[in-house]
Amino acid sequence: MGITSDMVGSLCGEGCHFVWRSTVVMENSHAFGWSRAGPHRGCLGETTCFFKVGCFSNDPPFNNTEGALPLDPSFIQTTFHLYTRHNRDISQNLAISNITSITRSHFNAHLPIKIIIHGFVQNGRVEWIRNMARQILHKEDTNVIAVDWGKGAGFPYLQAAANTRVVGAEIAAFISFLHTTSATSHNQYHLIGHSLGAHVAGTTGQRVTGLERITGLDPAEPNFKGASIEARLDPTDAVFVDVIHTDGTEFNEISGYGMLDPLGHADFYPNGGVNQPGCPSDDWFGLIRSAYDNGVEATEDTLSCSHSRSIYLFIESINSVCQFTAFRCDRESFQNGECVHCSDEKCPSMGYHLDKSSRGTFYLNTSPSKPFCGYTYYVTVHFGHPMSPTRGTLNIRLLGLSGMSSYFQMESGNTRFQRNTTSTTKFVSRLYLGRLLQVQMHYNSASGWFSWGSRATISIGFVAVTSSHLESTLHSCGYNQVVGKSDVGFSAGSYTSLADCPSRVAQTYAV
Ligand SMILES: [Ca+2]
Repeated sequence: MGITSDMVGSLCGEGCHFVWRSTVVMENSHAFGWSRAGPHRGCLGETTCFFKVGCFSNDPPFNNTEGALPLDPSFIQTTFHLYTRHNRDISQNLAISNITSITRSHFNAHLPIKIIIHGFVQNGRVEWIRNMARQILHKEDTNVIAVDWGKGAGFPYLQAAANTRVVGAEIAAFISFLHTTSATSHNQYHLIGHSLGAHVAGTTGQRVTGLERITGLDPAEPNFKGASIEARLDPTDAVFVDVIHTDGTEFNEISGYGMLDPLGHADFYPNGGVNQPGCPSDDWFGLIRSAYDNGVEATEDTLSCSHSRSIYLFIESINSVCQFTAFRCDRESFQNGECVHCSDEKCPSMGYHLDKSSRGTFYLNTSPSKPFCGYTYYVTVHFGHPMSPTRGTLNIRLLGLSGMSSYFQMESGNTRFQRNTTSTTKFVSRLYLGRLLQVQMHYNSASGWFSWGSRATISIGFVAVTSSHLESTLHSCGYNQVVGKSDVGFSAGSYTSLADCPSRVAQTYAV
C-alpha cells in the first residue's frame, strides 16, 4: 500500500499546516528509505536547531522542500576525506574540532583547496570522486577534500534536498575551522558539487563570503527550480560561479534531473544541455529504486547517463590537451548550427581551466563517448540535378592538412534527399584536421520494400563545411557530380556559394 500525503498529513498538530509530500509514489516505503532515514515531517513555521550549525526554519525562502527540514548532523555524519600528492589513493580523515587530524595529515595550508561534493543517492567514496581527485592532483599540487554526506543523500528525495542546508553549513563550519587552525584564506577554496551537491556548495557560499569559485555540475532541478537564491546555487555564493548543464529536460521519472536555468556567472550547455549524445533514455528512477530494493549501495551506475555526463566532461577537462571551446549563444541559434565562431571575443574553455572573467551562457558540441572533447564541423550539401528523390545514407569524411576524420553519416530520413534542396549534418572530430583540403563522400541507398524505387546515386551541386576554427572551412562546387557507392572527392575551391559556381562540366575525381 502506498503512503500518501493525506495519510501523513494527519500527523501535524493543530494549527500546523502540513505541506510535505513525496515526489515519487511510495509503493514500498522501506525500499525508498522511509524507515531508514526517518524523514522529518515538516510543517510550515517549524524550526529545528543543531549544535554548532545553528537553526533551520522551513519558512520562506526555505519553503522549496515543501516543509521538509534538515536531519540532525549526528544522523548524517558528514565526513571530510583528504587526498594530496602524498596520498593520492588512500584518503585521510579530517575532523572538525580535532586539530591533530589536520596537523598529522598531509594538509598544506599554502596550497589551493578543492572540495568535491556528491549529490542524491551517492556517497563520498564513489569512483568518480576518487578519479576527479587523482586527475586534479596529476595536474597541480593541491589539497583535494571529498565530502561524504551519503547518509543524508538517500531517499526520500525531499529529505535529501532539505539536508543540503545542514551539510552546506557543516562545510562552512569546516572551512572556518581550517581558517582558525591553519590560517587558510577564502580565496584558496574551489567547491565542486554535482546535482544536490551543487546546492550544498551554494549554502556553504552563503555562509562563507569570498569563496574563490564554485563549480556546479548539473545542479539538481526538483524543488530548486525557481527557488530563492538563499536556497539554491546562485552567482552571489562565490567570487566566481560556473555551471555545466547536461540533463535539463523537465523533471520526470525517466530523466531531466538537472536544471536548465542559468545559475552562475558562466553557464555551459554541452550539446544544448538537455540530453547528451550516446545516452539512452534510461529509466533512472527505476534503476535506483531497483538498487535500493536489492540493498545495493549507491555507485556510479545509479546516476543517469545525461546527469552524470557533467562530471565526466569536467574530469576530462582537467588534463585534456583538447579544449572544450564554447560559444556565446542561445539554444535556438545553437540548434540551427549558428554560433560556431569566436569573433571579437575570446571563446571560453568549459571546465577546470575556465577563465574566471567569463560571463554569460555558452554552448558547445561534444563526442558521444570518451574522449568527449573534439572539433565541431557542420557539413552542408546542396543536391544537384538531375536527381530522383532517394532515401539512404551519405557517408562523409574530411581530409585536412593535419589528418583525416573517420566517416560520419548524413541520413535522408523519411523526407528523402531531393534535387535543389539542402541538408546539414554535424560531426565532432576527435582529431584536429587543420586546413581542410577535401570532402569525400559515398552514398548507400536504403534497401527494403519501403524504399522501393529509391535511386542508388545522388547529385552534388555544392558542399560547404564550417567549423569553430576559421582555417577549417571549405567550399566546393559540385558541378552535379554523381555520387554512388565509391568515394568521390570535392576539393576546396574559391567559390563560396552555389550561385558563384561557373556552369561547366564536373571536374571532381574518384578517390
Ligand atoms: Ca545561494
